[in-house]
Amino acid sequence: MKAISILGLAASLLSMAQAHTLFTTLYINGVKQGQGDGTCVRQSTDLSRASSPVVDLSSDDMACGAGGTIPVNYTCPAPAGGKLTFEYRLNPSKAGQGFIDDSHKGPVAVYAKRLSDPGADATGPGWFKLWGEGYDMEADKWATEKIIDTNGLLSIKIPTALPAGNYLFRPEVVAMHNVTPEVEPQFYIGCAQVFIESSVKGDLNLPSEKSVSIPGYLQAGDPSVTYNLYSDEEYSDPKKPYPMMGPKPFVPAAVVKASGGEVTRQSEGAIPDSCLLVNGNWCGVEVPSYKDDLTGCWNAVKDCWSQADTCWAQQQPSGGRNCEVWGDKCKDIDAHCSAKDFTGPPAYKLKSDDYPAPGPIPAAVNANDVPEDVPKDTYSDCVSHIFVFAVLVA
Ligand SMILES: [Cu+2]
Repeated sequence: MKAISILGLAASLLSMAQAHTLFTTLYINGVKQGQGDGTCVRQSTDLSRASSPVVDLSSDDMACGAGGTIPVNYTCPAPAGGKLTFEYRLNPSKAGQGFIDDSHKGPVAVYAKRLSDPGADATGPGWFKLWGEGYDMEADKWATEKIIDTNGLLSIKIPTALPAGNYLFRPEVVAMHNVTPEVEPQFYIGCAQVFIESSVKGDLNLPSEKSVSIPGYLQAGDPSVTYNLYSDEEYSDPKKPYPMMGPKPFVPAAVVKASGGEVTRQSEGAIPDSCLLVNGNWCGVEVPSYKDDLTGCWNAVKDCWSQADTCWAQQQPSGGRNCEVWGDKCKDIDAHCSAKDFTGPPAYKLKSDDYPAPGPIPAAVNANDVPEDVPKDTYSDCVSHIFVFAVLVA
């Protein structure tokens, strides 16, 4: 028993020296958002500790990670009922190197919060859980181990009953391997800024028992926080169930399919059409035209490099690969000016330097929990039957 605990501690000390994990990339209906990584995603703003966990339950960082109270430039639109996929990376700037160290076992959940606008406060009340899983005793697997199986990809279906508007979606990966009475679990969280485009309008009608404040939804002594995943592991059968942290999920009721009504579209924070290239939440736009004008040509070079500087300055932990692509464009224009060939910007095709998804986009974890929409025909038939019945009774 003691030997197991010491082994566990040794393993956890070893893994502390390694990189942890970070939510870097958002997919909507299987499509990576933007062109580079990190578009519409609030990642840790501390590049040197990008993949480090939040360990203070009372910190504002519990909402969207370190620096996550600051909004990013872009909010991605998603259709009602669409599928969001969150990609976690062991090494935030490099895809395909894994999700998290095997030792990092614990629960996983997805939370959301409706915002009045993309810049509204991420901390405080109004958070609800869409889905969560701890320890699956039957499969003898922690939720984190299931995400290792899907290469760090976690998908969730947006319930169609959520009203149109701005939301934060917050995947939460928790590692319990370091937990002692004095040490709290490690939280790996980030937020995606999403606008749900839907014909459903009005209030969220979130039941109070399913609405929580972040920070504040977990306390230091909670059984879900103090659980020791090493104790009794080998000796007790069945193993000790894990009491899932946080509130019960909020599963909004079904809505009538194609119930009509105008779809509310996103009005602020969309990626502009003028963007030639996107890296994270930065976008590059065409340089000023310089036909027949050498001064104009050099101004275009200056403009180009100044945009490149902004790209690097706004670089997120997920990297600046498209800042490099943009720099190649600047070098091209520079060569053009030097050749004294004043015919406007050279013909170039900017090719986004994207990592492919690290594996197949998995099915939504809440697919079986979210009620199917009621087909409109059934609904109107039903209503008319009730109406006929009411008339007969009358
Ligand atoms: Cu770690």
